[in-house]
Amino acid sequence: MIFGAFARKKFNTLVLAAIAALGLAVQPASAQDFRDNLSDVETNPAAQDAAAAVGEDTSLTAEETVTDTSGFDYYGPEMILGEPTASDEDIWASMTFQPQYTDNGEYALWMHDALLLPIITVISLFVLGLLLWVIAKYRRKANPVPSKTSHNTLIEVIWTVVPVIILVVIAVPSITLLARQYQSPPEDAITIKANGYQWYWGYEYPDNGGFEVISNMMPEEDAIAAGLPPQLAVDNRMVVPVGVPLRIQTFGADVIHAFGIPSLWFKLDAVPGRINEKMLTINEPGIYYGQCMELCGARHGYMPIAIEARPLAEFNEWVQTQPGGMTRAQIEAQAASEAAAEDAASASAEAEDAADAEDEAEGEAEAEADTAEADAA
Ligand SMILES: [Cu+2]
Repeated sequence: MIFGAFARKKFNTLVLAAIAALGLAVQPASAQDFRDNLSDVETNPAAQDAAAAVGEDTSLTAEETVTDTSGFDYYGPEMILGEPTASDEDIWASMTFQPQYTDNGEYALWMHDALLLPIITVISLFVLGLLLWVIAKYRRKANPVPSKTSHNTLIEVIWTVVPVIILVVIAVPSITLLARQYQSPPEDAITIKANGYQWYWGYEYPDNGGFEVISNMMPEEDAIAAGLPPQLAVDNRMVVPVGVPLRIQTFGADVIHAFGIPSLWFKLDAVPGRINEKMLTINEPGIYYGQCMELCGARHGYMPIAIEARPLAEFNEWVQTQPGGMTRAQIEAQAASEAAAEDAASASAEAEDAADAEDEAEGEAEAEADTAEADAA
């Protein structure tokens, strides 16, 4: 055997063994590290000082929490629809996609389950079978004199045409899905702007009075006490109406974040200096969990997203519990009354102008008459 080939083979085996060993050693250690970091922030005074130095967002959180004691009845854990499954709960569900609650998500999941997965499985098994067949049938012992066959037109046509057909079959739903994801929202869609901050989310409602809800991760003990999933539960959820098109805009206030909710088939980068926009229509009322999906710094893993989708009437109720929050109907009514007041004001101003003009004309006429009289005299 040539030395180079031998060394490469040994080296590959070594690398594989090393990776396997590392994987085993690192996994529990890193999980422990995360716990340590978490308790660090809670017990370590230096970490607390650092948190206090940020200051601004702590006070905002307090303020928002106060406004939320307005008596609005938020959904409890029984309404959670979109969340990851642990492997000890259901090993299969932990490895595949979450159930989907948007039309695009259902379509994408169908494409994966009914089209891609079967095709991949068949191709993999077919190639594996071919390999085994070649290994068995064309081994050196059974073929002391190697065959010198080359070129077979029929086989070459088949192995060109069949993959082309497979790719075309995949391309049709794939491009359809892409086009559906780029559909722009209708003009009357409700706009909600998700702002990514280091390291929490702010949800702005420009169509409902412009208030912003600041959303921080709930402390682990509080989440567990409330029966909510730790590290996904938040203090203030992003409340949205269900069944109506939403114009979700994302923006990064400091670095690039990404607004991602797996069960809604939604992911959009939040980039500083630009606004990204995508339509979202949620089909069922419930709670949907997501996370920041772009590495954005030290606490990137601790800025979860929680969406609470409510029927439109309940959404409107919630909007009015927020500081300066107004429903669309209220905003339209206000705009209409303002316009009416303006019209009335301009009408009275016009009337005054007209009266002034009349007075002036009269005065002029009198003056003219006077001069005429004087001339005559
Ligand atoms: Cu982030």
